[in-house]
Amino acid sequence: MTNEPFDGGEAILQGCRDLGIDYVVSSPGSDWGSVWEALGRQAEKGLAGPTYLNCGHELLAVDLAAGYTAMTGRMQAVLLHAGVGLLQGAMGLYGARLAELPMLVMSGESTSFGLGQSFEPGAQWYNNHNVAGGLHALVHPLFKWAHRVGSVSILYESVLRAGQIAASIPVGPAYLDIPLELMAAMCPPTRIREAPPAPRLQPSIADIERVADMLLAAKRPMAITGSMRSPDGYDALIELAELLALPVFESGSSDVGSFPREHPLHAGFDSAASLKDADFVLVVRSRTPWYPLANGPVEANVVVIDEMPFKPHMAYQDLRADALLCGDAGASLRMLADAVHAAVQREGPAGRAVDERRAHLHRVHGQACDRQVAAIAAARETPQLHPVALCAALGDTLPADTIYVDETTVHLGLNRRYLAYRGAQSYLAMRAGLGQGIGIALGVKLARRERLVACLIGDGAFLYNPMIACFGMARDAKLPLLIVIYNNHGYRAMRDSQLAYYPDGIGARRGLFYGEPIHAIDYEALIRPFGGFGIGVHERAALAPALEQALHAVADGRTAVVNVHVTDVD
Ligand SMILES: Cc1ncc(C[n+]2csc(CCOP(=O)(O)OP(=O)(O)O)c2C)c(N)n1
Repeated sequence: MTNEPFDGGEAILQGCRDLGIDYVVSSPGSDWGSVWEALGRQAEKGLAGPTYLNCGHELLAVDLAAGYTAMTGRMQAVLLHAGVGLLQGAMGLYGARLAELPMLVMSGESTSFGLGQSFEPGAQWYNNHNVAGGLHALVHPLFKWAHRVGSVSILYESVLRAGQIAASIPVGPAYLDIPLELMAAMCPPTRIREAPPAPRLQPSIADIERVADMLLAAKRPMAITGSMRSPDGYDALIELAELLALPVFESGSSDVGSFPREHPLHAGFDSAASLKDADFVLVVRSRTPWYPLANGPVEANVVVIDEMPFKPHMAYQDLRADALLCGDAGASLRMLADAVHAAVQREGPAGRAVDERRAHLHRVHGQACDRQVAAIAAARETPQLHPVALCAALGDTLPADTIYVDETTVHLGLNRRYLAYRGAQSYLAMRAGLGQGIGIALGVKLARRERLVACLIGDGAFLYNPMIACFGMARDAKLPLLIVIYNNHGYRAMRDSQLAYYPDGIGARRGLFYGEPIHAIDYEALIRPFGGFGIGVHERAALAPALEQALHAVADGRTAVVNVHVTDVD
């Protein structure tokens, strides 16, 4: 309880403070005067509280918060403008839902339309933001929970509650539609309190032991992992895999590097052949572990580890689960690794079968590494820039702890295999649709200022990003990025999909691909008005010097765009 005048803006800011929010990220609108006033009071009094970031585009605001949360696990607040701001940010919100990121999103509306006694919202709230059904109705499916706050007396507690809903399992963005009239009203809450951290739920010991027994009894076990963002879960999966010589595949849909690729038990990205043969499949945090669905396991026992395996926001899933370990995936993996470890200690070493499997997997991994080395050598033979040579050059030139944010399309599989990322949280390809990469990379940089963040991006994807807003944010918030454009001069994925659907069609016969052309320019020039460094690269010999120059610029606090003209992938 405070003696200061306490209006709705103060309630929102205090709620953010009490949720432990570090950043209030906004793409502003006239909804937010009362929050800006509260931020002014926070600054004037030197109070602790969230830092405010003003963005020039809603997609940037949402993605910046998403990137930060993906790295830190900490929920942030996003203030958008009325219904239009929500719609502009909708793809990012959908992405946050898919990636199961906690996010507290708010926007405003008027309920008095200027006829109230004490508050004049402005004509725009009657003319444009006058949405039947409420703003939440526009975006309901994008959120885990969405509602309008009905009274000023519950505003503070509603902010806390929405944040806690977002952060608890199943994690996802939550939305509050807050009438401007409430933000302007006085509403000292009866009690101010810090929200407790979201509970870290975990499976029962009995369930863990049952799965450990299944795993120990399996003759041909394997694991598929999708999105293991937490470093403790990443480490626990390595430990479990090593105990039993478990081959670990990363699913094609995985949106982060979930298992060290250089580890001899990393079995690659194509699990189809192994799934046919396996008698036990451990699915770790993957909502779509196999595709085509017809290639899913037939004989195997399937155990799914996930916070919440069945995703209510998805129309369909094929998990074939015989057992489920629900709750924090990192905690579940730790418990399972400990249970398997205890059993191995109790019953002695896992035996010849495990040793043979380990030796076999090490051999297969060694062969895959040899093929990789040969492919890099071949790519380096031509003076043009093959994308594999680009990956290799990035590995040679960038620091070992670089974080890669990938928004390429036809190059995505190749990047997963050839980029030199190392460790948990060093590779992210989290996106719902094109246009999110640079915003997410900025959020990652905000969380990890000490590391180089490299955003790898197609020429098409680059144009989808709200790049003027992104470049402005990079400059003003001192978040310099290295942006590397994989420029294949068009939307190659569009041509590929036409060819896949119509292999003998007129497109194939006559080279007519209407979905492929792009409105190309010298993309590297676009960063220069923002004080950044831009360079185009046409030949392999010019790549390393260009990357070196770009690294110097980034070290100097300037975003660098390296526009690499790559050859087609076969
Ligand atoms: C918001 C959004 N609009 C359209 C698409 C469809 N789409 C997928 S890939 C692609 C082309 C991307 O071009 P580029 O980044 O150059 O990658 P390339 O296809 O050349 O690998 C398009 C338009 C999408 N994924 N998201």
